[in-house]
Amino acid sequence: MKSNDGFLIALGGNLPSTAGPPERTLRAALAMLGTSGCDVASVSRLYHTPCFPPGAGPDYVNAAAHLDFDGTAADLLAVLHRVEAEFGRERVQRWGRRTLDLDLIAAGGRVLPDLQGFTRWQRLPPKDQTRATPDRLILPHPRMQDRAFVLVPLADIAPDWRHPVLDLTVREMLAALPALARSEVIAL
Ligand code: A4P
Ligand code: MG
Repeated sequence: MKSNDGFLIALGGNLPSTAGPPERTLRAALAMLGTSGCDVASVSRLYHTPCFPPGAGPDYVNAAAHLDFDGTAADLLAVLHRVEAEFGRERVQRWGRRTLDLDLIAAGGRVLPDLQGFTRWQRLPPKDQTRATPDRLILPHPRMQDRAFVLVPLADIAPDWRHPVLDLTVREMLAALPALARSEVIAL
């Protein structure tokens, strides 16, 4: 991505779907996005990543993509949810195992719902993060800066994207993570 425009999404899964194991699901989901009004401008490599929280299920396959989409972030989230449903995603438990998770990571440099709302979610204490589910779209994704399974794939396609609140690029957020967390994310 040349500048802070377009949409960045994260893809993940740790259960087989009708398309097959997670790597097949992720590729099939990207193909479906391409026929659902999204222009898939670039896609990262696919990565094996250890399940977070540790022990909560099988390891994941994760990836990231840059989409061009002629609509709002909320419109795109609705498309992502439809594609998740096509691959049998069931919302049983927050952070639970899943066939396909499509998260909106960023919409250019926009901050949603507003700086105060974003900050509240970004600063949510870890003990509340598994329990509380936002009822509205939060952008950038409030946990992106903490997660090697998001940042390593993103660094393939948007290393210079700059977080509008933290004022750090993807490359800088990734460098701030422990080396161990980075090393556990392994390209397929
Ligand atoms: N929502 C608000 N903001 C957003 C956003 N930027 N993107 C709302 C997507 N959704 C957003 O999401 C819960 C609610 O958040 C939705 O109603 C949506 O409107 P969800 O997708 O139903 O639930 P979730 O996936 O359990 O939550 P979330 O926050 O997407 O979970 P995470 O944080 O993505 O964690 N370990 C590895 N290795 N790899 C993974 O990909 N993923 C998770 C899920 C846990 N552990 C993992 C991985
Ligand atoms: Mg999700």
